[in-house]
Amino acid sequence: MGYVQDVIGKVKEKNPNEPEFHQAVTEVLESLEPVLERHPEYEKAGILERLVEPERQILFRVPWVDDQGKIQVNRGMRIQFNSAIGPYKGGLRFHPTVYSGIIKFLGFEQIFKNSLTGLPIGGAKGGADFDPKSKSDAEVMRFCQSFINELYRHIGADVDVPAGDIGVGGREIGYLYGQYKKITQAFEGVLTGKGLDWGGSLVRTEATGYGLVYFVEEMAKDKDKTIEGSTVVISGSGNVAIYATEKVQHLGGKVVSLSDSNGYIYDKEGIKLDTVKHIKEVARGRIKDYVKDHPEAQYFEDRGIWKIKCDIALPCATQNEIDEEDARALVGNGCFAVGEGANMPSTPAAVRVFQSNKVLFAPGKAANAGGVATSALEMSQNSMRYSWTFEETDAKLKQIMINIYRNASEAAREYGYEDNLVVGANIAGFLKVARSMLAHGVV
Ligand code: NDP
Ligand code: 2IT
Repeated sequence: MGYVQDVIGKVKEKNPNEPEFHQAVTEVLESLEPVLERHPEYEKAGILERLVEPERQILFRVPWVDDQGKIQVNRGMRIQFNSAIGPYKGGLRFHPTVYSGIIKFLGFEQIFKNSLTGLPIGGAKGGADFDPKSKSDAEVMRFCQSFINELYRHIGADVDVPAGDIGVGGREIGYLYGQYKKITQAFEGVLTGKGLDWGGSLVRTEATGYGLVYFVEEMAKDKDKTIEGSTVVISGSGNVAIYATEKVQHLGGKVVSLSDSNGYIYDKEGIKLDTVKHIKEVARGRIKDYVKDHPEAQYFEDRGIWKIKCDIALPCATQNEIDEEDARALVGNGCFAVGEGANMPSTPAAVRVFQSNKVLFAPGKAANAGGVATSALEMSQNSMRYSWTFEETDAKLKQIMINIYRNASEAAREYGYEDNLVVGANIAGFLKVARSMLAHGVV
């Protein structure tokens, strides 16, 4: 067996029942074959074996008291995957489906994504099997305080800097930060996605969605296409989906659909984003509430969103939300570009359908890197005790997304995989990490 398959086999053996982690590792490692052939020193130094084994995994109990006075216990975790190029960096996910296989897949992806940003950040991810959706603000606060009561000892502005992901937004970051500050007496840039009054960066809220659309615009431009005049389907209605919608609208595209885990809305005249922002950011309601204000739109309680005819699809909800059949439906309806705002939203079979039908395909670790890139800009501003304007930060974000697109395209071309951004992003992200690991010796 070859080196790559050997390492993949061992990952499956050592991490049983973690299919999402196996999926992410298989996709990345198989695409690195040509690099490993050209650089035998990586195999000799055991780079892949070391990459797939997290540097540190922290699992902890998170006890808290609910509004009825009942004691609840969740499982918290932080997986610090790789610190070869900078302090650990990556989000926290609070969702009932969280378990080690999800956090490992996300942490592993984060290594390459963070490297692609060109900024000095290592890869990590964390979270808990806690569902903020059905909880009061007071319950969320008590949960966050208990979570940080353990996590605080493992993080720090130069050690590990968590941020948001599914179920973790401004409210949660506030409670986590407040408790960290109280325990440590340190006002430092230990979390990103902070409020603008207390160390947050302008554009961080918008960054993942905006960055995704900047990336897709650049990719489309190369093929003489534009977002302007395009019909766009976006899944999810959280942070990434909302700001992807906003940027598509800025650029003259029409977003006709958004979703949540219950169903999706279709508004053929174009989504009215103010209504969605109110439902999701203020009322913490469900996407179906949209049709109360806009009876001309329709709500469907199923997962048929990818059957809607569109030019561009931007999955911005969760992993494996587009399967092979969905991909075929998109291709059949003439979709010319897919940009992954979520992490690993397309199954491997779906990706094959897109690529074999010449759909422009932007993989998540490149296309959604604007969020973590702007987090790194937040870290820089915190270190300088200074803040950049919205325009300055947005311009930096846009340039970073263009650079990621160019670097991934160039790496693909250099290794003979013209137009394959999956391979290009993996190679470009990997090389910097591998070179750094080599330089640091066996650690
Ligand atoms: P939010 O919690 O703000 O929103 C998540 C959205 O996705 C909600 O509409 C949610 O619906 C939906 N969703 C979540 N889980 C499922 C599921 N199992 N099935 C169907 N729908 C689901 O999270 P974000 O917008 O921050 O994250 C969305 C995606 O983007 C994730 O994959 C995340 O990892 C990725 N990402 C986020 C970044 C960020 O900066 N926030 C950066 C890069 C990537 P419901 O309310 O019903 O749960
Ligand atoms: O998946 C991701 O890149 C994020 N959730 C953002 C991580 C961050 O540190 O901003």
